[in-house]
Amino acid sequence: MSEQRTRHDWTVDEAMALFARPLNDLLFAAQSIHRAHHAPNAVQISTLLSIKTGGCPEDCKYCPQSVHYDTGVDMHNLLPLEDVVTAAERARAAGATRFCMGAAWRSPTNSQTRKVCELVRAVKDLELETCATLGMLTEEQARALAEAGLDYYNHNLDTSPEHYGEVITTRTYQDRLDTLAHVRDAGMKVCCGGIVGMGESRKDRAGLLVQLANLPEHPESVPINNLVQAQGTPMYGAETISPLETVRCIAVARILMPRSVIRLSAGRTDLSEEAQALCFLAGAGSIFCGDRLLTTPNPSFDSDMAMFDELGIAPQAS
Ligand code: SAM
Ligand code: DTB
Ligand code: SF4
Repeated sequence: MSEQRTRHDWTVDEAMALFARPLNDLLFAAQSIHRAHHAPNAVQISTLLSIKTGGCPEDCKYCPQSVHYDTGVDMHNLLPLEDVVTAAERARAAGATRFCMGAAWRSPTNSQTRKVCELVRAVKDLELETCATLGMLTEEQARALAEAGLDYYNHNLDTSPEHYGEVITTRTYQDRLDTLAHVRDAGMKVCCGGIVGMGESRKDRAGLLVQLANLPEHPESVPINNLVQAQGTPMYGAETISPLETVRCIAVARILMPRSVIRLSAGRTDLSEEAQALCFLAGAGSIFCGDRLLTTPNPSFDSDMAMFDELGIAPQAS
């Protein structure tokens, strides 16, 4: 059936119709597609490290690292190579297969990019997959990171084009699309998703997923973040969405982008194990493990392993 083809011409109406399906039908469709392209009982584990924290000039209203909001985040400059290697070794020992480095930059300078290239080479030497999220990149910077061996670049669209102006004013949607094109052209894998639970409508959630699915190529990795409400940010106190709405988002993402790995990303501390189990049924194939995301808490590694055990899920080799 047409849902199984890789399409790039999805409409928001089609996505809305999927969201509106009875949950059992939606889950059955999503799980059927999931099984056609992915191992049904395996979940990939990534680990995050904030390599540069806080003081970011951007005004993303959800973010505890923006200089515009008083969030009490512990700021630090780019970490030294030894600290990053130690964290990567720890992540590998715990079973992570991908190590993601995040920096609170609008866009790195060329000199900062060179330093991150050194970090990438050192993490690659540990035989971990590498991912970085550093803000907007020029073509040259994307090429340099690719040459250093960076496997994935994370750069999110965050929300629908219509809701975007409510969330960020210091960079445009097009800026984001441009960086994604540079990452693609440099030959890296694209990790691109967004955030839900920022007071947006279901139509905005459908709009975000359609934007992702209609990129020239589907992102290999699609993080679906539930807003982690950070005190001091304008989004603190935003209307939350129900766990089942998150499940629906994952299912719709799975149907729109059959081969992409959908990551149940930030916000798992607000989801019960039962809700997370439904997310895996809906097609989530990756999570972040470790006590911290970038600056906010994440379930403990042991509790995640206990959850996997109960669900019969195996951490995926890669
Ligand atoms: N500064 C770079 C940038 O934004 O391009 C990279 C790091 S930034 C923290 C990476 C992504 O984390 C953002 O695009 C956003 O989607 C996500 N994020 C940030 N704060 C979040 C929050 N409070 N809850 C959920 N996701 C969040
Ligand atoms: C993504 O989509 N989610 C991760 C990663 N990319 C960098 C980050 C979520 C950050 C959550 C807020 C924090 O811990 O600061
Ligand atoms: Fe800066 Fe990234 Fe946070 Fe936006 S999401 S304020 S760009 S660190």
